[in-house]
Amino acid sequence: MTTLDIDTIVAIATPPGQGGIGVVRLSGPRSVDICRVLAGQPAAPRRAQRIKLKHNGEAIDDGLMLYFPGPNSFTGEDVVELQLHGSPVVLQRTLDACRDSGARLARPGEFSERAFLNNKIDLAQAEAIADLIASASQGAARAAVRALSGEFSDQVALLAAKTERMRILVEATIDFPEEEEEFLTRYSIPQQLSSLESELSELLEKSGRGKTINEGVSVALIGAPNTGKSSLLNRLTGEDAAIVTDIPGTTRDLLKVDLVFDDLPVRLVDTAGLRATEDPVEREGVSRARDEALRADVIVCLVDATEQDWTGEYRRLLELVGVSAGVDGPVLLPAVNKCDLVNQTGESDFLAISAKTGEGVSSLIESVRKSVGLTSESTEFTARQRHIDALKMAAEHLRSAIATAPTLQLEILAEELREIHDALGEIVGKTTPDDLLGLIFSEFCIGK
Ligand SMILES: Nc1nc2c(ncn2[C@@H]2O[C@H](COP(=O)(O)OP(=O)(O)OP(=O)(O)O)[C@@H](O)[C@H]2O)c(=O)[nH]1
Ligand SMILES: [Mg+2]
Repeated sequence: MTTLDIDTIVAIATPPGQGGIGVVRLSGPRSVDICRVLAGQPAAPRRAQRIKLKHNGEAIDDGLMLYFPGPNSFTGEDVVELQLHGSPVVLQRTLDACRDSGARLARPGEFSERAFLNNKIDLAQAEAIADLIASASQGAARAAVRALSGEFSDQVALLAAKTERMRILVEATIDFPEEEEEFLTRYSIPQQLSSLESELSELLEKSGRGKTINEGVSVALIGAPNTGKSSLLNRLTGEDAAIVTDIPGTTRDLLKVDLVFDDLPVRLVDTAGLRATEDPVEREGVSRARDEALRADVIVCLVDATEQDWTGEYRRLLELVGVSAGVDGPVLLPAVNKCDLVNQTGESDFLAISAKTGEGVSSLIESVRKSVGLTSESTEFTARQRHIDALKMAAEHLRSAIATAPTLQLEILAEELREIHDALGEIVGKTTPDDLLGLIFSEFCIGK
């Protein structure tokens, strides 16, 4: 393909609505020509140029033009950015003028996709850009920046390179069958495989934390009517978001609020008090509460401190919702509210809190963070489920490789090593199928 076969793409890169400045961005072989006509002057590399933008003789705006010549640009192609006044009308007219002059509207994520295809960034880095833009907490933003700088990709690449080296050794030995056994010891293949295993599991653990911090978690508050779920939600948000009364059955609908526990983005859900009822509205509320609890990452089960048998009440709640402790599913955090009303909460597995006084609420926050694997140290990089799946796939093949090594079936060992390498390659986009690439970039913003 010659460069002229590549479309020149254009998009408004700033968010919709009015602002001080708005940016229209072009990338591709015709960007410079298009902008020369619109700006009435040639673009000078890497300089801010004051321009008067015109189309068909009509003035559009007064602004700045920045030209980043390929291959040293974000996409690796010629990129021009037009900084104009942040009026939706001005930006739309500029966009239309660029399209009239031969650019085509960019698809979501197409700038990043081009950066990936031109080897400016790998796939995990491209995803980190989208994660940075969408980050819902400072911790998530910091972790995304680290992934973008290649911290995650570098660790993946290191493991992939080790695997590849081993595979080449193994394949070379296949041609000299009499030396197989000696070969395994000479190159300490079993040791190398087991150190790869521990490195891979460490990376998997970090990625799990990275995914949690990136995507956040949902936390459902459940309990019998009047246990103080809505009061707790109000306490955590610091606002009077939910209606609180002393009448059991006050909350009917789900109430969802987004907040941040330290650096963990949380979607907190208040639910209707769980009880059998004849009221059809309340019954629907209870059924929604149950569904929401089952979908949540973490369930905070509230019992009332003035209740005699906390454990019995907790068990009854779990039964009502249909979750069991200790199996796959939401993490369960038993908590006892209204501690201000009792003298002793004693030693128990229940988190002692008071929505009224705020006592114990910071421990609750810490417990939620811990329950999803976060500690007080910050997370190193963001990750996605796709990365975790690929790492798990690599770990599975690694287990087979470890089992195969002592049997001296070197062809099988080499094949397992290839599978590990391919699974790791999928993370950075070396072995990722095209349709998956399309799907990943389609979730980006337009103009990025
Ligand atoms: N003393 C004390 N009272 C509390 C506390 N938390 C809630 N309450 C009171 O308990 C009553 C019920 O509180 P809500 O927050 O509405 O309880 P809920 O669990 O949302 O109740 P439903 O929506 O009916 O399921 C209200 O009168 C609150 O003021 C607490 O920590 N201490
Ligand atoms: Mg309520």
